[in-house]
Amino acid sequence: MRNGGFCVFILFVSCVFATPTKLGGLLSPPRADYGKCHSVNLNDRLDCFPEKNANQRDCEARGCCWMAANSDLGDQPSIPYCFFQPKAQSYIFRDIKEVSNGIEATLERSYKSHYPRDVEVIKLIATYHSDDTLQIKVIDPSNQRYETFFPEVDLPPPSTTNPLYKFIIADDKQGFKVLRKSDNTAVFDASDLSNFIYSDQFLQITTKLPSENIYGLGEQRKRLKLSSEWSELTLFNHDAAPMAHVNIYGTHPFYLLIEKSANAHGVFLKNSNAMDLILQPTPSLTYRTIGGILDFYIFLGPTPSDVLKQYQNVIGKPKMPPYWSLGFHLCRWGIDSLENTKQVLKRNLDAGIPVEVQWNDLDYMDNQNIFTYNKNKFNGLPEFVKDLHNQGRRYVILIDPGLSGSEAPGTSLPYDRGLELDVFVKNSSGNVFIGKVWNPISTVFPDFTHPNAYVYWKEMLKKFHDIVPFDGAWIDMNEPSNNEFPFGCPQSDLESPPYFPNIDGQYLRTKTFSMTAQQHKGVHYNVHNLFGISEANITSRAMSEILNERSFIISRSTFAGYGRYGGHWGGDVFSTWDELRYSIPHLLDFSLFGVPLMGSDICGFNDNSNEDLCNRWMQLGAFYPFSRNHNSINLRDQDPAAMGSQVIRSSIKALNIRYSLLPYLYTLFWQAHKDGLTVARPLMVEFPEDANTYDIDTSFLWGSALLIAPVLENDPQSISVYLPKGVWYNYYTLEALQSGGQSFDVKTDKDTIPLFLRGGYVIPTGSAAKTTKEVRESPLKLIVSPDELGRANGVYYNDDGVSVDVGTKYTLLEFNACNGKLDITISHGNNSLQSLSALILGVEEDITSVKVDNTYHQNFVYNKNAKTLLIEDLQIKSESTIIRWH
Ligand code: MIG
Repeated sequence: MRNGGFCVFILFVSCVFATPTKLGGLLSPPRADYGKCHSVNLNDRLDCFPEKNANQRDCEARGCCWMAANSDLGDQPSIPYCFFQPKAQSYIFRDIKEVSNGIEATLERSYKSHYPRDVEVIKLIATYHSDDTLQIKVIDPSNQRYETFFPEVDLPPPSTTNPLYKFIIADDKQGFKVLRKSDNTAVFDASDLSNFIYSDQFLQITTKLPSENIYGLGEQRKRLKLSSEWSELTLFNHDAAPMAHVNIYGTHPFYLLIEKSANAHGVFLKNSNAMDLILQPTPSLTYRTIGGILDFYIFLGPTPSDVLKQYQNVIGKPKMPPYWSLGFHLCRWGIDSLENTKQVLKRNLDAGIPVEVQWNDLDYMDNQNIFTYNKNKFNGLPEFVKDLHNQGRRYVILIDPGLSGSEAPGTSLPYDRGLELDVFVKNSSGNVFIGKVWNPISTVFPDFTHPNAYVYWKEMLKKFHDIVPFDGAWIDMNEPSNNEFPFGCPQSDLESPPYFPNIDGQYLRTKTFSMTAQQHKGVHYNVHNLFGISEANITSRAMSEILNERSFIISRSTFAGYGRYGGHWGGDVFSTWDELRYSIPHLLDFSLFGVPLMGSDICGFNDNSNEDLCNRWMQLGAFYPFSRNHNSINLRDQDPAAMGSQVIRSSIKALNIRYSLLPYLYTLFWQAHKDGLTVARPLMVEFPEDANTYDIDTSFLWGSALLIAPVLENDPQSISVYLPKGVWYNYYTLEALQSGGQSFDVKTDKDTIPLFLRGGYVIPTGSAAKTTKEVRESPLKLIVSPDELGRANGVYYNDDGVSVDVGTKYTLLEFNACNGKLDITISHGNNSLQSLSALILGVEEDITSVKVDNTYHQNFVYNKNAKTLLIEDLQIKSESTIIRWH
């Protein structure tokens, strides 16, 4: 929609705006040329009638081809009967100007599209930002349209030396494409714009894809590799449990694609309106968004990791999490008193579960109102939290965005202060928008895009924090979720757009705000998908000012660029084996989206969990970067201690491994924060040359060096694990496996999650202590896993774990091993390091002597059976220490 549309304004004035005198001159489309229609393959048909009730007459009135799709390919229902004829001349390029670092061109519409308010003349601006990144932005040059204000893009001025791409306008002026220069692969191919539409509330463009290896485009519950067999993904932030084909909490219109050559590229559409994305077997991707502008960023890679870095250069790199947030979190909805909270925590600690963080859901609130606590059932909460802090533990609470709108003046600070600062979301007539969520009578919502929102929200958080000193904020329901409209909703083009995306729900406003609700930065129709990210931005900043520490938040609703504010959880997953499995692609999608701090509710949220499932889920969950057991209300307990000895045993085993690996995990988060690398990494990101990895989403890596292959079904004898070419070491037996790029049968027992260390890497580990602080301060133990040539390398990063700006107060070590020699360099930091040890794997010959910087070192053990060499008590000097063995 065009900017600034208040509801009333749209209802009565938009006609004036929307029918500028220039428009209206467009003619109806010419009848399709059936000669051309016949030339289109079934798989390549671009739907010209995505609305219901397609029929020949209405189809042809759109200038499109109408042909049944019952030929050879049979019964694929999604092949459209009504489709665009090729080269239909929707828009034609007119003025094309080369400008410094790009091209500017105007395009003119040839005839009316089916949708109201075509923008007759549009402007395309291609900007060559750098050698690997270009932007193609299409705007209405005569009316400022709404443009999303997230992610906060802050790119340096464009500058290229030898771009990897070429932007080309087709000779017939009916399309454009972006080529990868090295091999002419079309990475964005809109060379036929026949279905291109740029109208007020419907913008559509198709790009032909150079392969079917396409990933990303969420948030949805789906496989990692997307299906190009006529699949549709709808993005519109929505409160619904993850289920196939349903739009859920977040919106990330970004994909990564691996080309036939194994080069990779990525495309980000910077647009915050509701959209449908259609993948079909050509393969091609069609974007249909119902507002804003088209604004694409294209990243040329050429490796998947390069693409993800380039994407995160645009959207922002992930926030550095506080160290403690990498510990194990215990939560559930329905712990309805402080007594019960204490009991749940105690029984888990007593059982030996290393609980780092205790949570409370909305149960702690008084009348389900935020910034209050129930002084009866949670009497003593402030003291409890202080006590947790004394034990080195942390406490996180749920905070909903909505607050009670039915409090008597002078009785509720959040409400009174919000009115005073005028920060609540408004309805179409400019009064406070009233909905209903958890509060007893009615709910009002802060407008997190309002200039006063920060002051307001920080003050509320601070006042409550002064009473209950919580350490992190769990921001829920911020799609935003809303159940009722006590005062109804006005009719509008915003509620009933000419094209209705395939969302879950009868109306756009279903389970959320009225589309005509007004926020400071725009009408809800436009800014809906930004509600969560706006709240997260403000909450994350306010909490770190309040704590004077790095803040920790997890948000249910997210948008592109969210990673710089916090983490995410997988939402209300069902407690089933299927959802256990789908939690992996869900996690990996968020790696692609630049949100590494992610994990689903361990043991499942909806419905009762059970011992077998929870046993395997605790094992996998120990390797979610964000590891939290969480459960819904009125269900059987599923905290590990409540699940019996088997679950307790494997939880402890897996969590001990997690804790011992925290030095490595924290280093990975630092690399993500600094360089945009992934933490939980899909195999295809690490091994793009190995096409066998393209489809794998049942196992994943931590960084480059650790492969996690969870058991995802009930008690198999063994599972099949694909190991890409190279040397891998069984984490438990330390036995080396030489893989030519093949699957191995790995025996399983109930207590164990299969893990493999990758040859070629050194990982820093610590001891499996019961708190993250003890791990962080424990002596380092390096695990050196040589590749087939005896080489291995790695890094270790550490800091105080909480500072917002660590400045120069951090330690960075680099490790380089090569045939009987390990180099340890202190790249940054002091030499007050304690002694460390190194475990070298795959040592074939008997070791009789070890030297540290040419001095004989006595403290080592060679294990002939396991082929390992353990060297202990190594003192590291500031520059570099060289350890040799033979
Ligand atoms: O309507 O706060 O996804 O984790 O336990 C449910 C109660 C609201 C949804 C969250 C879930 C949380 C629950 N919340």
